[in-house]
Parts: sequence; structure tokens; C-alpha cells
Amino acid sequence: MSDLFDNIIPLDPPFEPMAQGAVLLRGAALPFEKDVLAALNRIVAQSPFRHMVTPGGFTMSVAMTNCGAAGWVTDRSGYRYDRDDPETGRPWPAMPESFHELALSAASLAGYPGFRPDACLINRYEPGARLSLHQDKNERDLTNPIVSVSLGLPAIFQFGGLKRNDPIRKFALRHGDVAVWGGPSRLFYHGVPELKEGMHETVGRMRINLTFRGAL
Ligand code: MD6
Ligand code: FE
Repeated sequence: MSDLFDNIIPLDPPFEPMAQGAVLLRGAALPFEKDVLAALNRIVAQSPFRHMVTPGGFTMSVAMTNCGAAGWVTDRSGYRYDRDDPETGRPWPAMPESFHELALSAASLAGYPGFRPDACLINRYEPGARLSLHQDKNERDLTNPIVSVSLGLPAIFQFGGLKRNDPIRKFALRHGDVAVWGGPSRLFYHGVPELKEGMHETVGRMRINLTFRGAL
């Protein structure tokens, strides 16, 4: 019976262009889902999710943690990458093998082969949490793409242009989707409006977003 399935050629995940250099790979994280969620639990046991404070003094509604050689942090003094978790005083948890494999495979499918991220920012949205329009520009080497993985509850992703008031397009991001973006759109403004109430069968009442970067 199983030999019926042995010769099936795996199809690439559906490939949706978002902008020049940016592509949405629907379901590309699903083969890694189990390992990634198990590894995530180990990371959070070492460096728990926390609500960081922006330089302007606002507490973020999205809770964050990191893994890898460096982690993205914000506090009253600004945004930066730090090798240590300021809450624990210890280095961020190492990047798990399953995270590396997922990031490398999605980046390659999107046309960015050989991606070796050194930072993974992990965002947790509970219903009502949002991330206002921003650019990701604290990374030293902007030739690296960003690989962004969505797990759990669906969200709307707002994707603009190089200027804050450029027109915005919207994409629905669902469990398992991976957005890869770089090149001409690497510095495009983007955000996530308020997460809607809901319950995901494996992840629960939240959305998890992993964004892999070459930060150092
Ligand atoms: C999110 N993502 O999807 C927030 N940034 O929850 C980001 O801010 C982001 O998805 C840079 C590149 C891809 C992203
Ligand atoms: Fe971002």
C-alpha cells in the first residue's frame, strides 16, 4: 500500500508574491510544526514572554522573547539587539535545529539560498494585541532577508512601502504560512492590526510569529 505514495514528487508550497523581493509561502511551516512548537516551549521555559516598553514609554501589547546569538529588545533607551536577555541576565536560548531548518528551507524556496539567521524574535499575540506600522532596520546587514512564520490564530498583515504613508495592502496570515522578504522591500513598513478573538486547535488562544533575521 505505502509504495503507492513512495513516488509522489513533493510540490512546492503555493507561492504568492507580496511585493518585489517579498513572497508568501502558504503552509511552508507545517512540516516543521511539531518540532518547532516543542522547541518553543523549551525556549519560553528559559526566557519567558514579556511585554517590553517602547522608547516612548508605551508597554507593547505583543509579548516577546528571542532565541539565537542575539535578541531584539526595546526599553526606554531605544531598540537594539542584545546577546543577553535583560530579564534573566543570561544569553538568549540557542536557536534550535528545527528553527534553522525551517528558516533555511523557506528562504531557499523564496530565492534567498544559504540563509543563516543569528536572531529569532518570537512574538505572541493574544486577542486584542496589535503591532503598529514599523520598519525593521536595526539589523546590521540588510542584504539578508527576513523569514516570518505564523502559527496559531490568523491575523491580517499590513504591508506598505518605503514611506509610512504609502498605500497599504493586506494579507491574511494563517497557521503555517511563511513570509520571506528582502531585497527591494526589505525596509517596507508593515504591521498587524488587533488580533481577533478565537481558539486554535493546537496553539490555543494566541498567534505566534517567529521572525528570523541576520542581525549581527
Ligand atoms: C508579525 N511581523 O507578523 C510581525 N517584520 O507578527 C513583523 O513585524 C515582520 O513578519 C519583518 C519581516 C517580517 C515580519
Ligand atoms: Fe517587523
